[in-house]
Amino acid sequence: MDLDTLSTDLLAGNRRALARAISVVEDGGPNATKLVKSLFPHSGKSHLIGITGSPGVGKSTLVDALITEIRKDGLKVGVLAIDPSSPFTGGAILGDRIRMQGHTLDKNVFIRSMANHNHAGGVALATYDAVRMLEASGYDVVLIETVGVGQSELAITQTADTTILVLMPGSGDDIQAIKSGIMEVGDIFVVNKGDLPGADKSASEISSSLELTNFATAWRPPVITAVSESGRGVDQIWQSARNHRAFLQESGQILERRKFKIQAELSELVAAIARDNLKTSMENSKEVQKILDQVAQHELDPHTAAQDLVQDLFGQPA
Ligand SMILES: Nc1nc2c(ncn2[C@@H]2O[C@H](COP(=O)(O)OP(=O)(O)OP(=O)(O)O)[C@@H](O)[C@H]2O)c(=O)[nH]1
Ligand SMILES: [Mg+2]
Repeated sequence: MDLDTLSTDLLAGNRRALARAISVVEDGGPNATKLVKSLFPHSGKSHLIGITGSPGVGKSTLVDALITEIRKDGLKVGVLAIDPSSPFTGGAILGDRIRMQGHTLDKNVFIRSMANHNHAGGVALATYDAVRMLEASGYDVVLIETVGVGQSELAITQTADTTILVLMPGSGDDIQAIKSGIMEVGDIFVVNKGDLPGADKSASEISSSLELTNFATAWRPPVITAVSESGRGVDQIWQSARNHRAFLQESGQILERRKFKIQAELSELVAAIARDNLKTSMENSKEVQKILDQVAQHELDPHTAAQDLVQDLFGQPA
């Protein structure tokens, strides 16, 4: 495959090239590295919005409604629907696609599902790169939908500039969110399914819990009740996302956030490279072979040996 042509076509906004490029970065390896290297200078300008929350709260329905709002402003929208959990949830992803189908004929909307079984560094690394492909291809806003609030989802959340936490009334989700300390990751709280009973109660519980939360910056997350199915409240969510983005830019926080993200990404990348290299290095180093012998003969314990190895392979820690 000619990666130069692929880059050129992608930069020109060709959708097929974009789809292809996302597959390349999903697979990782040397082609992914080359592609990211050539397209990185064209990335970094889009507004990245993460949409997260428990299964079935209405994230995909909200994404669909948000696309409509964002398109009213004439912006190009990319969507990544991420399923980090398992290879068995193809049904859920299919459901997502059906729910977003209202936009399939719109050439300024690009929707892609991603699962994590390909990339050695996991779905978070693949997501960072897929976002870059969308940015380079001219998408002004990238919506990233992830299920749940576990560790890998939080890593994906870190990909975003603005994180929207979606909850629904009567699920006990709100209480769960408050207890598990994920309140800090939400920049905007949405109580979806506002047409169901208990929405106001959920919203006020979240608001009171937010009052007790210590925030690192001056941003105070709004709590918005919405009915994604009808679009009610969705304009307010989009307005809040733009306000948040403006806040990040005016306060200089955007750079802080991005540095934090890059640190997470770099440690993942370095760890992945180190894992790949470790085996070869161990097999080829005489020094390492000596250490192996010592452990095998019980002259050295494995913990000390591991520390010696790290020093031998990567040098003295600073
Ligand atoms: N009553 C009501 N139902 C809604 C609303 N929004 C979404 N739903 C319904 O909730 C169900 C789940 O919606 P999805 O958008 O697939 O939820 P999701 O969070 O993306 O689900 P997963 O991706 O599987 O985690 C669907 O049956 C929707 O029709 C709403 O505002 N009100
Ligand atoms: Mg969904």
